[in-house]
Amino acid sequence: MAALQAMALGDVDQDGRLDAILAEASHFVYDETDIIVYRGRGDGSFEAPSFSASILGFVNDIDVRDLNGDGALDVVAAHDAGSLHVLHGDGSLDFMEIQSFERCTTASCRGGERVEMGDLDDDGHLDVITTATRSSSAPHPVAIMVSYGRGDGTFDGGPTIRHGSAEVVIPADFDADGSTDLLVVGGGGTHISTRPCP
Ligand SMILES: [Ca+2]
Ligand SMILES: [Ca+2]
Ligand SMILES: [Ca+2]
Ligand SMILES: [Ca+2]
Repeated sequence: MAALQAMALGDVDQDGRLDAILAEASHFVYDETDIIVYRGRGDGSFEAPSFSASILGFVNDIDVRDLNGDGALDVVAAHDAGSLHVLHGDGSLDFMEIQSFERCTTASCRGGERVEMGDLDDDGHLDVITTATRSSSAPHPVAIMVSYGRGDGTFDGGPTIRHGSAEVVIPADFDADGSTDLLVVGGGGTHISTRPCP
């Protein structure tokens, strides 16, 4: 039985019915994560799983959005080793990895736990927020990493925000000023940052 790492919902094959996108430890290859799509039938049930892509190593979280504006859903994956992986979809059930880059791979910042998406710099392109909730030598501050979207479905590095604890990070406009804020929920309490970066 493969271990489920993360799940997201979206209409991958653009038939108007929600599909389930899962990141699972591979059945067949050690140290590999498979992206699997369960195509929704629209009646609450799903078809047999369809293999879509694989990523070397372990993925802790995924988010599924259309990153390049072609109407087909794409996948962003936070890797256990601290890298970020971007896979583009073509409207079928397949995804192809088109970018991966290190985001939190040093001794003081290691790992990628959660991935969320929002437009943090108001340029109309989705940006990625990843968290690292562990470090190679505790107690280190926990990091929230922002990677800015270019609008073509690829990303540039951005600021890293230190935070005491960040179990959950949710981007939304909490103060209704038109700009995206970050709600950070950690072990030490709940914190709202009105802007994630200077
Ligand atoms: Ca569908
Ligand atoms: Ca797309
Ligand atoms: Ca943006
Ligand atoms: Ca705001």
